[in-house]
Amino acid sequence: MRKGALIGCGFFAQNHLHAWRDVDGADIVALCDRDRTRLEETARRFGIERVYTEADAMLAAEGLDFVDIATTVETHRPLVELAASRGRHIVCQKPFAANLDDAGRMVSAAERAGVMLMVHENFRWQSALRAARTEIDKGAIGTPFWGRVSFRSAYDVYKAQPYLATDERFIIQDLGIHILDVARFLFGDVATICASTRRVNPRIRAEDVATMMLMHQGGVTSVVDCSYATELPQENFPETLLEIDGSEGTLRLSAGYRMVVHNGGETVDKDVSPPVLAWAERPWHGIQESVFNIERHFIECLESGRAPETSGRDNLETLALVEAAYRSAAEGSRSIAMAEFA
Ligand code: NAD
Ligand code: 89V
Repeated sequence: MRKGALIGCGFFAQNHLHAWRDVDGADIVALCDRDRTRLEETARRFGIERVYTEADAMLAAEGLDFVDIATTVETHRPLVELAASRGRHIVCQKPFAANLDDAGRMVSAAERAGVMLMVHENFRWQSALRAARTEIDKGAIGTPFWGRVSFRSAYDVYKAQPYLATDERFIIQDLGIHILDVARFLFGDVATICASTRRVNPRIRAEDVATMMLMHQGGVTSVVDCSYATELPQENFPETLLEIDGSEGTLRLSAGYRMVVHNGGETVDKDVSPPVLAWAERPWHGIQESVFNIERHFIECLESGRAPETSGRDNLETLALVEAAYRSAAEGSRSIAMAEFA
C-alpha cells in the first residue's frame, strides 16, 4: 500500500480524494491546507484525522510515499521542491508552473532526488479521448493528416473557481493547456504554433477565447480552439470534441460522446460515454473518471518503475506550447518555432 498525502483541499481536490479511495494500492493518510476551515471540512468528509496547515510540518511528521499537490499554480514550485527535498514521489496539478524556467527547475529537483514526478494532466485520460487514440493506433482512418481539438462553452466556471476571472492569464493557461496536451497525445510533438486570443466577457481580466494552429513534427496540421464565451443551443461543458481526417477515413467525436469512424464506405457509430462513477456528478463525470484513471496510472508507474505519460519532463513540452501560444498572440499571431523554447 502506497501512503500519500494531499496538499490543498479546495474545489478540485475533492475529486482527487474520491478517486484515491477507488485506486488499489493507494491510501491518503494525511491532509494539508493552510485554510483551516477547508482542511477540517475535507477531513470530516473523508474521515482523515491527520491534518496540517503547513506542508513542511506534515512532511516532517508523516512517513509518506507520495504527495498529491492540488493547490493553485503560484504555490506549485515551492511545494514540488519541498517534497523532492524530502525524497517523496510527487503528483502536481496543472498548470505545472507559472513559467518554463520554474518548470525546468522543478523537474531537475525531482530528478536529482530520484523521485517520480507526474503532472496531473487528466484530459488525455478521458475514456472518450483514449477511444479515439485507439482507433488511430488501429489504423482505422489510415494516417492522420489534419485534426481539430475543440472546447467551446459558456459554462459558468467562475463560480467554483473565482481566480479564473482575476488571473493575468485565463483560457490558454487553464483549459488550452489540457487540449494542447490532447493534441500532442493524438498527433505527436509540435514544430510550430500560431495563436490568436480575445476577451469577450467584459467582467473578467484575461482572454476567454483562443484559437491555435499547430504544425506537428509528424506532418499533421491541427487546430486547437477553446472558448468560454460560446452560447450554443446545447451546453457541451466539459466535453472536448474531435475532428480527425486520415488518408483512409475520418473520425468525429461529437457532443454527447458520440464517435463516428468512417472508412471506405463503412461507418461505425459508437457511444463512448464515460461511466458515471459512484461519487461523480454530471456534467463533470467525464473529467472525474479521468481523475481516477490518471491516479491509478501513477500507482501503476510507482509499482512498475515506468515513467508516467505526463511526467514532469514530458509536460515541459505542453507548457512550452502554452508559452509559445501567448507569445504568438502577443506578436500578431506570428508563427513560433518550438525550437525557440528548446
Ligand atoms: P482552490 O483555490 O479551490 O483550492 C486550492 C487550495 O489550496 C485552497 O484551499 C488553498 O487554501 C490551498 N493552498 C494554497 N497554497 C497552499 C499551501 N502552500 N499549503 C497548503 N494549502 C495551500 O483551487 P482549485 O480550483 O481546486 O484548483 C487547484 C488546482 O487544480 C489548480 O491548479 C487548477 O488549475 C487545477 N484544476 C484542475 C482541474 C482538472 O484537472 N481538470 C479542474 C479544476 C482545477
Ligand atoms: O479542468 C480544468 O482545469 C478546469 C476547467 C474545466 C474549468 O477549465 O479549470
